[in-house]
Amino acid sequence: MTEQTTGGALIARTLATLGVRDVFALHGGHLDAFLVACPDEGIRLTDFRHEASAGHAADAYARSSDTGFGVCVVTAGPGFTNAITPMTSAWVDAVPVVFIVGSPPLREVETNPLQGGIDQIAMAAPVTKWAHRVTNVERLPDLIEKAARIAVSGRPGPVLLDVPIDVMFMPVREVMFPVASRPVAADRPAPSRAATERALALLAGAQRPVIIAGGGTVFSRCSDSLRRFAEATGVPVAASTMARGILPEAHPLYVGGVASIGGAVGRGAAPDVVVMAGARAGMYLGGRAGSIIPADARVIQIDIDGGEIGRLRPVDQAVVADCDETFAAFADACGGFHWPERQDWVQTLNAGRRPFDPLFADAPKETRPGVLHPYHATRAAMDALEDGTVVVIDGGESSGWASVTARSAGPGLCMQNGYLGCLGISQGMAIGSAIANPGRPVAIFSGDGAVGFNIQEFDTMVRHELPIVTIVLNNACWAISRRGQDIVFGENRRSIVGLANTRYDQVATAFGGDGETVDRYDDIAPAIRRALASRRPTCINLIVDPDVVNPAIPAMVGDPSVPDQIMIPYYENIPVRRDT
Ligand SMILES: Cc1ncc(C[n+]2csc(CCOP(=O)(O)OP(=O)(O)O)c2C)c(N)n1
Repeated sequence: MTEQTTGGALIARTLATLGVRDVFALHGGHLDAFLVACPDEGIRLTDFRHEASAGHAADAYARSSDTGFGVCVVTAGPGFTNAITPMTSAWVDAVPVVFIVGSPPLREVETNPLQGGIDQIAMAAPVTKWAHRVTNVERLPDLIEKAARIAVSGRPGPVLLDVPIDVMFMPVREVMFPVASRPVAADRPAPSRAATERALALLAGAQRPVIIAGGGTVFSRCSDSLRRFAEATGVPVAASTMARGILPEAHPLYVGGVASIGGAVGRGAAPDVVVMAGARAGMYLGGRAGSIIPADARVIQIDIDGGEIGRLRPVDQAVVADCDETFAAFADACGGFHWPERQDWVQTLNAGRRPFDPLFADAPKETRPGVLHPYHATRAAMDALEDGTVVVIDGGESSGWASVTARSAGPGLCMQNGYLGCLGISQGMAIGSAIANPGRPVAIFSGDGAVGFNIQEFDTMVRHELPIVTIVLNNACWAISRRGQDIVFGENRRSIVGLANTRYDQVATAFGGDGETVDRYDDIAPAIRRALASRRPTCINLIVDPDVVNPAIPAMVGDPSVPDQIMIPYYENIPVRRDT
C-alpha cells in the first residue's frame, strides 16, 4: 500500500478483504472516515434508527449469510451503550458478530470529551470473547482480522474493537500486517475414533434415540452430514429454536422443535439416548427439570467447547469437536453397527409436533366478534406464508404461539428470543435476514409489547425497500407478564401489565409502509398473501384475545396450590421445608 489513506478507509478495505459485503450501522461523526470509504470497497451500509436493531441485524445476518459473521458499526458513547443489548444477546447465544465502535480522541482522554468518559472496553468485556481498543492506525488490519478470527473460531461469539476518532481519521501510508486472507479457521476439530465408536455403540443399542440439534449445528453448517447420518441410522432429529430448519421440515426423520420430545416424555415414551449436538443445556432444553432430556436418559454431547459438556447433568459420552466433522465421522463409521427400524418412535415424536392442535381443536376461531383466538390466528397467518419465508418470532405468549406453528426455510432462517429473553429483536433480525437473503420474504410474528421496542425500524424497512411483513399479535397487554401476576398474586393485583389498543398498522403507514388491521379469521390468510405479494414492508395488526392463556405459561410459573413452596415465576419454585 503506497497511497495515503485513513484509518477508517483501512477498516473498510480490511473488512472487504475478509469477505464482508454488508455492514449494519447508525451514523456518528466518529465513524465518517470509515463510512465514506465503504462504497469504494463494495461494502453496502444498512443504516438503522436504533443501534440495538443494527446489532440484532448483524446477529441474524451471521446465521444465514455466506460471510459467516455479522458486522455492526456504531458510534462512541450512546451508540455503544445502545449496542450492548445485541452484544449481550450474541454472547449468550454464541453468535459471531464483530462490533466496531467509535470513541473520543486518544489525545483527549479524561477531559470530559463528547460521548466519552466511559471505559467501553471494560463495559464490553463480560459479554464479548475479546474487547480491544486500537491505539495505532497501522495495526487496524491485523487487529480486525484477529477480531473476526476470534468471533468465528471455537465457540462463536461477539467481539468488540474500539477505534478512537483520531485513529479513525489518521492518515496512513504503510501498515504493519496487510491482510490477504479470510480469517475463518481452516481446521475444525474432529472427534477421536474412540469417542465415535462409543457414541455409535450407545446409539445403536438404544430403543428411542434422538438427536437434538442446537445453534452449534447452524454455525458448523452441518445440514448435509447430519442428514447423511440420520438417514443411514434412522435416528430422528429435533431442533432447538436456534437450529430449526437444520433438516428440511418435510424430511421423514425431522420431528420439529424439542416440544415433540417433551410431548413424548409426557406420554410416557421418553428417549433413552439423547445426542446433544451443539445444543447447550439450559431452560430451552427443559433445564434441570428433565422434561425434555430425562434424568435417566444416556447422553452423548457434542460441543466444540469442552466447557459446555456436562452442564446441568453428567454425560455418558463427551465429543469435544465440530458438529459437521462429528456427523461426517459418525456417518462414515456407522456401517459397522446394526440400526433397527424406528418408524414407530419417529411417529411418537411427530405426534407432539403441534402440541396445541388437540388442545384448541374445539375452540372458536373468533372468541367474540372482532377478537381472534391467538393460537388459531397465529396458525392461520403462519400457514399462509409462502414457502421459503424467513420467520422471526418475538414476544411473550405470542412467541409461544408462533414457535409451535413455525416452519423454517433452512438453517438460520427461523429465529426467536434466545437466552437473553430479549424483547425487541424482531425488526433488526428481520432486516439482517432480508439483507442476507435477497429475494426471500421475511415475516415477523411479534407481541404488541415486543414490537414497540424498535418500532421505528419500519423506517429502515421502507428506505431499504425490504419485503418484511410484521404480524402483530395485539392483545393490548403484556400478556405473559399479566399471567405470572395473576397466578402468583391474583387478578385484582395487576401492576403495569396493560397496553393501549394501538393501531400498529398505522405506525407502519406513517413511516411509508403498508398496513391493515385484521379482526376476522377468514381475512387473515388473504391479508398475509396480499402483503407478501406486494413485496413492501407491511404491518398486519391482528386483534387477539388477551384472556386465552398459552398453556406453556402456567406450566412455567408452576402450580400455586402446591403447599410449602415459594413461587418464582419462570424459574424453579423453591420448596420450603416445614419443620414440625
Ligand atoms: C427488553 C425486555 N424488557 C422486558 C422484558 C420482560 N418481559 C418478558 S415477556 C414480557 C411481555 C411480552 O408482551 P408482548 O410482547 O405483548 O407479548 P404477549 O405476552 O402479550 O404475547 C415482558 C415485559 C424482556 N424480556 N425484555
